[in-house]
Amino acid sequence: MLNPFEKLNCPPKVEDLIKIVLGRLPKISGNTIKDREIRRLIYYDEQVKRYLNFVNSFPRIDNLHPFYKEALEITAGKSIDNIKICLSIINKTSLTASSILKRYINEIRKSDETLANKLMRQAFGRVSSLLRKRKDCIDWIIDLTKNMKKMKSIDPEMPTVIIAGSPNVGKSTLVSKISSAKPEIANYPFTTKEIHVGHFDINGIKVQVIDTPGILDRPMKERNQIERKAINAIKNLNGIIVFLFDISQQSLYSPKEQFDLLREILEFNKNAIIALNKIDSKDEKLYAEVSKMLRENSLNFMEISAENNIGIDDLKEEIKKRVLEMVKQ
Ligand SMILES: Nc1nc2c(ncn2[C@@H]2O[C@H](COP(=O)(O)OP(=O)(O)O)[C@@H](O)[C@H]2O)c(=O)[nH]1
Ligand SMILES: [Mg+2]
Repeated sequence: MLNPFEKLNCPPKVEDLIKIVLGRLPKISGNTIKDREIRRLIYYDEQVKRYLNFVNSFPRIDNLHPFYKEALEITAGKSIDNIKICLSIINKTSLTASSILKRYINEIRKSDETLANKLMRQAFGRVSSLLRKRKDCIDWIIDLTKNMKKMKSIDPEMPTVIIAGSPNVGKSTLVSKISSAKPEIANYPFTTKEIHVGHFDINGIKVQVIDTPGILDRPMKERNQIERKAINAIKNLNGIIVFLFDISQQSLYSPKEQFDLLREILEFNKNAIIALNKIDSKDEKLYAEVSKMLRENSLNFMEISAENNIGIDDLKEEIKKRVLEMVKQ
């Protein structure tokens, strides 16, 4: 299963939809005035139905894979319940708008020709103000959907390797070395704001490699949206973690900060490969402290340089071994 929002069609926002209808009305004609006004309201009804189709084709939230469900919640910045309430408001609003339009269409049919235009304008006004009253909800869900559509397609069922660690430790560099992904690399924390995905093959098995945004060692409540996206991938995509430490002179984070983050991540997923990156420019003190902490906790680690291809073949071998173990189960 891929990004469940990918194929969802977004209708225009409320003001845009009203503008579309307003722009179209003068171009609609008919054999009689009554006929013309009825056609105009039928057109409005067709436009309103775009909202109904939208909510009907919105993925069933409770059936979403936990990764996409949590991604939806993180992107929304509000609870799943809020989203559900809004969806049902959009549903109800479009049904009510349609029934108002139908009532007016019937009234125009039955009434005198001279009243037709007035009734059409009344219907237009009532439906437009109804939509405007629910604009916050409608426009919000449309924006949310657009953002979800932008998410890379991640298949939660595919064997997955997730690269994690503090900001700027070299995650994107590593991902670009071992997979087809070409993520942005820069000497700046939080360059990666989204989850990126690349692929590679192990004995004919397709594996996806996830490049995550950096995470700071701090309480979950204080974490920003970028960090929460990374945690979501680690927590809800059942795969192998490659956790990177930066042990270079340029490292932005202390051994303890990086180690505490590792500990937190191991609580979500124990199947982790630990690698000390930037071994080409290692800071002896930092290197000694990190390796001591790991040894004291009986954690094995590898030494690599993602940028200079040191230890990458060994790391790939280790990844391959773990993936094969994982798919066997
Ligand atoms: N010296 C050295 N620098 C590296 C290495 N890997 C990455 N970098 C640099 O570290 C910075 C951050 O890299 P990036 O991959 O964007 O880190 P991310 O934020 O964890 O994704 C960039 O300037 C990279 O060129 C390495 O093995 N050695
Ligand atoms: Mg990055």
